[in-house]
Amino acid sequence: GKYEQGVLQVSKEYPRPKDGADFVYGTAGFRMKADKLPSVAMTVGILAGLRSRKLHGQTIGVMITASHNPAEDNGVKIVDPQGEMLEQEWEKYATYIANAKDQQEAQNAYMWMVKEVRIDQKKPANVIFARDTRPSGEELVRALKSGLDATGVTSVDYGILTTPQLHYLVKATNTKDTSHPYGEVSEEGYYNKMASAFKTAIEGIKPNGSVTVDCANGVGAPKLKELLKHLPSSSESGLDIRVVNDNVSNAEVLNKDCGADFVKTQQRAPAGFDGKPYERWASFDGDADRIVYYFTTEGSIFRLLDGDRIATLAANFLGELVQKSGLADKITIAVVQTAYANGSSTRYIEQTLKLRCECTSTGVKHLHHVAARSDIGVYFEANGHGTVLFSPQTLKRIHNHQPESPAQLEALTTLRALTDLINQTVGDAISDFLLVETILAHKEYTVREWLATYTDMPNKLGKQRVANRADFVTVPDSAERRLEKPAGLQERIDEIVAKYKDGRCFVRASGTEDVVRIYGEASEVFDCENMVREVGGEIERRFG
Ligand code: NG1
Ligand code: ZN
Repeated sequence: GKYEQGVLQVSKEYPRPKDGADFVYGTAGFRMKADKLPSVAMTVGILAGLRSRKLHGQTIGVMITASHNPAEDNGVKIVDPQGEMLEQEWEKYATYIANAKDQQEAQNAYMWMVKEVRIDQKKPANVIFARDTRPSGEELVRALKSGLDATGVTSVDYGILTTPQLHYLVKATNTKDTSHPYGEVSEEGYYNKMASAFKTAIEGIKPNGSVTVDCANGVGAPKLKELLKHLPSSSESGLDIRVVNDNVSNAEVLNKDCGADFVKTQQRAPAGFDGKPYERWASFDGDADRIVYYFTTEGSIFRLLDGDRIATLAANFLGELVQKSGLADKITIAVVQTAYANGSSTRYIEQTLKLRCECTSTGVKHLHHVAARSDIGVYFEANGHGTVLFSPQTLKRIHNHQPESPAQLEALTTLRALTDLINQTVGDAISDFLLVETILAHKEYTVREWLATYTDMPNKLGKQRVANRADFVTVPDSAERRLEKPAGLQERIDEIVAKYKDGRCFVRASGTEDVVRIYGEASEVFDCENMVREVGGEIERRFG
């Protein structure tokens, strides 16, 4: 058929690099040095088209970004129809087709897929795509487009967007003719939805002071500025939002000494920080799907308010709203974390907020999946990636509930606004930012009160190179907190941990770096350091 011919042609145009190591579709899609990616982007176009055909022409998204990675990297990932990540089964197919050695293999891979997945090539195929501000994105868009065109896919190029904006558009497109459209199908529609929900959420409330947002010199900068045009001015609302690290014309500075990943991993303020003590700052990452907050105290001590803090703040506030709306006996809230969440945050959720807390493996797809099982599921990774999910039934309850007093109505109105304000598809720095600002305004919290809700356990995240990190296998269903292999190592870790007051420590192979990670917590900073060093030393001696 003509698409098979198309695949043959386009694979000649975009040959797989000869020296190339194997491409693997991982949690972040394909991600590497941008110059290795054109052939991969082309095959992603082919695959996204197949996925859409398989799903009867529902719109699939493709995002070109490498998030917080350096400017010379790039990546390609696929978004499923409801704005979720690509179904796991299809990650294998994406890997398979991307690794075809030559045009004949590419064509064979395509034909094999059509048969294997039983794709009716007469079905329509629709794909929308966007990219972040990386210069290499332009060429990758051309490669992607040629894969789409070669296989007869109808596509829309949305230009430069944040990752969550593309997820929004995918969901909006696929729900536009249903009884519950997610929002207008345009970038403007995204701002309209956010701005109107935010205005309702802070109705009658005076937000406090000012906040500065470091946008990592990435796509979040122009998009946040665009959103600001839709929000009430600072004199009207009382909230002054300042955007810094907004230089997207010089690719070199993207994520350079700034952005959410830098701030979280370095535990310090970004380049260009000029905050006075207790001034509220936030950082987005390079594609604006993560956010962390922070401030300094007198004496320039840096204090981070990370994903755990956002999760606890959101869970607390949502719990209060549900209660005040008179919905407490109908709606339950759960918080989903990974083992990297600070132990104090877990205790605060369970003991102070009295909410259910679940722990899953690292990676947002795991958290998202578990959160989706709750009425309201709050999930965040400590690194600032997360969101809040409302089940369809919960949305219906919130929508249909009849308030019995003005106070109930007030809480209900805010709760309803939050269901629109919070991006239901994926962690979204812009949406999470407005959520946090809403909550701080309602609770009249400055960063001081927010930080004071609980005290973090001293903690340390170390890493150790080993001969083969695949030898480190965690116990199934342990949420990666215990090791099954190498034999005997977990017992040894347990012995070390037992020496330290309130010690907790676990080891797992990183999915993104060639190391094993060692995370530890203990009552005393000194103990924590020693414990993690001791465990690291043990691993180095035996497996380094
Ligand atoms: P790995 O490298 O598997 O630990 C890291 C982060 C995750 C997540 C993924 C991206 C830590 C400890 N781990 O995973 O939170 O962001 O990258 O998929 O920060
Ligand atoms: Zn990101």
